[in-house]
Formats: sequence, C-alpha cells, structure tokens
Amino acid sequence: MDWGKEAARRLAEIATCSAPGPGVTRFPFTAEHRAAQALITGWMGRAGLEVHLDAAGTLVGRREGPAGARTLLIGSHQDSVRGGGAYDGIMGIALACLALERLGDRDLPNAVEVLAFADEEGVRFPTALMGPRALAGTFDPGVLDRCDADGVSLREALAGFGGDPGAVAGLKRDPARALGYLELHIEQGPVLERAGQPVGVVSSICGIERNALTFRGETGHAGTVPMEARRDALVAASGLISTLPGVAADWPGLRATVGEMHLHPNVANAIPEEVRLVLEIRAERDADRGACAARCQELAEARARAAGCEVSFERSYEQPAVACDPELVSVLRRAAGEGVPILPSGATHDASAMADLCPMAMLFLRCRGGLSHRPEEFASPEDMGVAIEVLARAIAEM
Ligand code: HGY
Ligand code: MN
Ligand code: MN
Repeated sequence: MDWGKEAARRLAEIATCSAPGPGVTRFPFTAEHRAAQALITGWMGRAGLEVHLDAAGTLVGRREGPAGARTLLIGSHQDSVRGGGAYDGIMGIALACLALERLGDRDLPNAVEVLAFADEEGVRFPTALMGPRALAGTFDPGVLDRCDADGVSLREALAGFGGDPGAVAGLKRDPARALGYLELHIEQGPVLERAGQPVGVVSSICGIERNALTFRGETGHAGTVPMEARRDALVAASGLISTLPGVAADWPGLRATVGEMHLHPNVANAIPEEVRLVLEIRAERDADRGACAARCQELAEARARAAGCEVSFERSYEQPAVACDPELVSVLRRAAGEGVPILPSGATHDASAMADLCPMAMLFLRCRGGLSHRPEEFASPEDMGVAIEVLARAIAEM
C-alpha cells in the first residue's frame, strides 16, 4: 500500500464534506461534520479501532493494549475555518488511522486512542477546544451557552449532534492512565519547505488570546451630519486597527490581528453607530501577550474618546503558551531520524489543551508555500507517507 497516496485520496474525499464555496468550510455539529464523521468512522474501523462518540462530540477510536498498559492518545480536529484548506486538522486524524492500519495486528506496547475533536478553530462559536478541555478537566460549562451567528447555542448544537452537554464535565481522564498525546499537523508556515524537509518536530506552541471590542458612537445621515459633529464608531475602531503593526513590533515575534469585524447599521449612507471586532494576539511568551493587550486597550480607549465614542474591551478566549514534552520530543526525533528540524508553532492546536492532561508533542508536515487557512493549503502524498512511517515507529517503540 502507498500510504501517502491513500492519505491523499481520503483527504480529497473528506474535503467534499464542506459547505458550498471555495476551499473547505466544515464547522462543528453541522451536516458537513456529520458527513465527515461517517468517513472517519470508516477510517477508524479499517484501523481496527472500537469507535464511539463521546459527550463532547469527539469521535474516539480505541485499540486495547496489554493488561494494565496506559493509553497513547493521538488526535487532531475535524473542523476547518471558513474557506480553509483540506489538511489543517483532518490530516492528523487520517494519518493516525493510517499509521495504525500500517501496524496491522502487531502487538503494541500500549493501548492507543485516535481522537477526532469537533471544534478547534472556534469559528462557529466564540469558544474552542471543548473536546480536549473536557478530557483534560479544564472545560468551562459556561461556554455551552455561547451562541453562533444564528443564535444556536453550543449546548443545543452539541445535543442535536448526539453529544450530551450535561456529561461533558464527566469526561475528565485520569492523567495516570494517559501515556501522552501526539498530534500530526500541517506546519501552516514556510520553515520546513525552506529547509527542504518533509517533517519537523515542534518545540512549543504559542499562547493566544481573543478580545471582543465594541465601539459605540451615534448613527446619522451620511449627507447631512457635519464631519465635526459626528461620533463615528468606525473612525474610532480603524484608529486602533491602523496602529497594530507598530504596536506588535514592540514585542519580537508577537502577532496581533483583527480578522473579524461587524458594523451596524452597515449601510453606505449612514454613519457607523457600532463596531464589534475580535482582536487576536499571539506570542511565544505570555507576558508579552498580556502587555500588548493592555497597550491595545489603552489605545482603543484613547481612539474612542477622540472620536466621541465609548469602547468595551473583554477577553473572550485564552490559551497559554505551552512547551512540548522533552521525552516525547525525543521519541519523535528518534522516529524521524536525527537532523529533523525542531521548530515552534505560531498556530495553536488541540495539543495546547491536551498539555493540561498529559505530556504532549507534535510532528509538523511541510506546507507548500506556507499557505494555510485558505484553499491552496497542500501537503504532498510523499510527505504524508514519511509522516505515517514516523508515527508508526513512534507508536511501536514508545
Ligand atoms: O488559529 C489557529 O492557530 C488554529 O488554526 N486554530
Ligand atoms: Mn486552523
Ligand atoms: Mn489546526
């Protein structure tokens, strides 16, 4: 079997489980998720795994190990961003199943579980990582009442999909029974491609926070309200946004982004009364991230005052920076062969939350042009074949 080619075939097939439009759009607890789940169930079955859906909507495939053995957890997320690629998240699930299929009925030193988490991107609901946080015992039940753009709560969507909102908190695993967590993921950056390497081992995952800002001014007729009499919420918001590149430069490696913004009333001939936006900040050091968020809040308040507006600034999501486990990193380095690159992750992952349960490590795959969170995202069958061999070796030797 050409395992890399089979991976490419499976990923092309599951990429069709998407809402219409360019790239892949597969949000949690939707018809697209349900269609993808049917395919993943087949992958897990072919890998000889016992499959069930847990209360948080994670599809779990388990292979028993020797009596008393601990469990090696391997996973990633099934969901995508809007118009995203065919590899982010889902490739880690596919390669885990193929590595176990490749190992066949060989005796393994541990039990193994493949975890297909429902929601890592946090695009449909203003929260994320419910699946891994439930297993780690860090899940906040309050997020179940958060709603999507259509007013559907996470609680309703999860129950409608076959999950059990009331039982999510009970999913907490015993850390003593978890050997560790491995995640294979497309790099989403250019480092491995520039190094001419198919795979790399991750050293650490950046920290991330999202802050919800609402600028409030006063609407009015665009043709009759004099410029000097306006309280234009978009003038205030854009005053903050335009300063971000300069502010972020004060902390090397820090990234600040406003990728989501909503105007009201959002018509060409009325002054914007309200602007809601999400300010996302990422950094390798949590102290840098906190300092930058404080600076941005000061700037937002100053720009709002200057425009005669008010602004609210509230953190809606946070995930601290986390180092990968040195022992698991060594396992992956041995399996991948000395000389494999070691690199930090500027993207966050399910592994960020799994680190609260057990030791974790990640294997990155080369990403063509470093392009991700867009339809052009691509990992080659050859590189996926290499990654499957590396993972199979790691599973067999841990
Ligand atoms: O945004 C991220 O880093 C991840 O893809 N959710
Ligand atoms: Mn992503
Ligand atoms: Mn991802």
